[in-house]
Amino acid sequence: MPRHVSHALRIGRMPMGRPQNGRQKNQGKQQEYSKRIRHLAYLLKIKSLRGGNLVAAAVQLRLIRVKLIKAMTFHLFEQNDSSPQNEEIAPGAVFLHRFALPHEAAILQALSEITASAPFRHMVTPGGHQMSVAMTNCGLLGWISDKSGYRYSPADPQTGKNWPRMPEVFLRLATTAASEAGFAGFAPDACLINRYHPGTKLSLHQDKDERDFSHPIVSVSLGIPAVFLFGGLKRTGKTQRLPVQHGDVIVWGGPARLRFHGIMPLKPAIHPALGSFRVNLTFRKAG
Ligand SMILES: O=C(O)CCC(=O)C(=O)O
Ligand SMILES: [Mn+2]
Repeated sequence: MPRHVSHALRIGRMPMGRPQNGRQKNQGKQQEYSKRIRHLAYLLKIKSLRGGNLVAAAVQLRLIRVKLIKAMTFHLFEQNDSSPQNEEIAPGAVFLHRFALPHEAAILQALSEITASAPFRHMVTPGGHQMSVAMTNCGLLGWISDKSGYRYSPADPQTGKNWPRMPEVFLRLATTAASEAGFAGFAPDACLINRYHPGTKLSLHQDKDERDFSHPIVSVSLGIPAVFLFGGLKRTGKTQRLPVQHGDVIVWGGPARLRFHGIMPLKPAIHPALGSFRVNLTFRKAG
């Protein structure tokens, strides 16, 4: 590391002086961090960090890390990834291997912007149990659960504000995946975003809170691997176990629209971009 950069990383001790209360200390720290970020941005020539904004800095630095890792592993993937592109797993259900990967950086950037304004939270089931999967939403409608039941709402109950709008990259990903699977014209108005950590599971269920089942479901896997359970039209039907990894997309609609599905308990793992989490984007036409 060049000397001037390592120096910049080291500066940032709090200035000595009169004893400060907690708020003053925090403000001082924030100013100091902003100063350090601006200095680093200047040294590293990253224009968008010059505002000294901590969140923007974290996003930018994470993306740089992702790009570096991708650049380093690109050759490896090119040579070894011989998995098929599309695979019919049942009539009306298609597995699009690594379909989201080319848009990874833009998806992760959009995800961090959404979760900055609508953070992940553990909703409560109608029975009063807290869900182990953390959730948030973007789009015109968001899926929510509380003691009154499961439903879609245009507003985030936590803030009273509308859910963040669906980013262009999400919309394009969902519509192209749907048409690749044979469902041209899909226009999702809801994206439920689930976050799992090791040990978390999602029990077998049907997606049936939407108004019209003629539209498919598009499900995008990001982060650490998981096993997706794809069952039949009855809970007791035979279930396929499908390993899903970062960038995989599964689309189900038509005769498969009401198939039971779920996620097996996640095994511990680390993903270069998302750490020890799996994130799933589920696109739906809800209203
Ligand atoms: O995480 C997944 O892959 C599935 C999510 C799901 O089925 C749901 O949110 O309804
Ligand atoms: Mn589901």
